[in-house]
Amino acid sequence: MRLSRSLIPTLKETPAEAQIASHRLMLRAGMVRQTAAGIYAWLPLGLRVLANIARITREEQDAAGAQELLMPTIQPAELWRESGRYEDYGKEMLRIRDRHDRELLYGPTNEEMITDLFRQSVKSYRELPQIVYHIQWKFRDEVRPRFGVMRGREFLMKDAYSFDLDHEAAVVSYRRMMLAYMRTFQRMGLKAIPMLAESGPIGGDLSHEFIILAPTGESQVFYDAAFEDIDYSGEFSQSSEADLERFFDLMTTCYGATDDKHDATAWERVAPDRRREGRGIEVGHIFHFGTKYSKPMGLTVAGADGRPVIPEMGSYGVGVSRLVGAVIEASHDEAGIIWPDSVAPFRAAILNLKLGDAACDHICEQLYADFAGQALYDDREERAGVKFADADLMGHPWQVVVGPRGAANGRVELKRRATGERQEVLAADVLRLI
Ligand code: 5CA
Repeated sequence: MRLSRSLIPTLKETPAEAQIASHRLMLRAGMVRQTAAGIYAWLPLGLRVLANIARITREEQDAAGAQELLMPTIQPAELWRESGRYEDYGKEMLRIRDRHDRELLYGPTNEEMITDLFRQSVKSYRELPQIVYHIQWKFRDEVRPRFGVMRGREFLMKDAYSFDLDHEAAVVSYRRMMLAYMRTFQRMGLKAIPMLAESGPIGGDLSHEFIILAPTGESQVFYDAAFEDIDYSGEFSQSSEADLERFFDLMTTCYGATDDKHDATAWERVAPDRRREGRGIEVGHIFHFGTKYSKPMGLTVAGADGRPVIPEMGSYGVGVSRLVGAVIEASHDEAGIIWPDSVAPFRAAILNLKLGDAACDHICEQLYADFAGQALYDDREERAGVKFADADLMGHPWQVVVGPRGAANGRVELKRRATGERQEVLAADVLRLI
């Protein structure tokens, strides 16, 4: 993209309404704009990050054997009356009436709808187990939407649903999703700690929250260093039940807790050199709730002996749009965002320090073409200082700085955003080096 003709409205001043770093930086870098309280438009730069986070999430769901589908945002109230949640959900639910006076709602989650879809389509034990997921917008009319996309009213969630024939099989699905989550967050450059949680309005008897570490996180976290050291993609296989069990045992025996559940006695038992403290943000939540929805909604399949079986279910949420803010909370400095390579909107920014200089223009155009859509070309009629500041603010992993003196000899400066390291290199070598 050429910055001169992009809808990336960067701001020099810090917007007064933003209280936390990610909210400030997302507004300043021109990633999002609020259109109503807790509702955001994703501008091109922000959308590229959101898409990368959705893509990594999707790849790991697929790798875990989950199938992608897409359910609507608007749901009939009737389904929620069947599960008993229509009244329970209270004011957080956005209730809508259509022209025929039929009651609808903007979905805050999809347990009822997916149970209904399975009820219509799945008839035999032979068709299970299955896990399905979608990445879809949700609406929750939060009393106090705040912190930008971290607590919005409209937000993007990946929600998956598992269907199994018995409790033992349901636990395997739960573990498989848990491993998918740890891989997902690790690929985004985040350190995640799973924590035993209450299941709240979703219901159920087994639930974990996933807290990622960020110095500005909302809650204090105490955890075992093991969580930082494990290579979740390398050390466990999704398809081996023995691996999943070993993984789950490790996750549940290693200490990890937030302030309200912190257990001083258990903490003492963690070897002193393995004790870590930090702050964290919840980015995912998974639930096993058995027959809480399948039973009242009458979902059954014919078992091997012909008798009806009520499937055991679980649901698994990732806050896709919240993660954009969470990654920034985990990775920024005074000057702006520092994107991990895997989620960065562009691999590099090309900074043309002297527009109109034949050598600068030529090198920039050549690099821009070679990057094939993976670079943002700052071709604006702006001072060098403004370009440096905006590139740091937007946080591209690499900056290719093209000035007239170097350009005359085919040379450019390559800067790594995370370390600030700079090196002078031949323009022709840039792609190979990064
Ligand atoms: N049905 C279950 C799992 S699919 C469910 O809805 N779980 S949840 O309520 O915990 O939400 C899942 C994830 O969505 C949360 O971990 C959080 O990361 C994200 N989320 C929840 N509320 C918001 C919000 N208001 N703004 C942004 N993200 C949110």
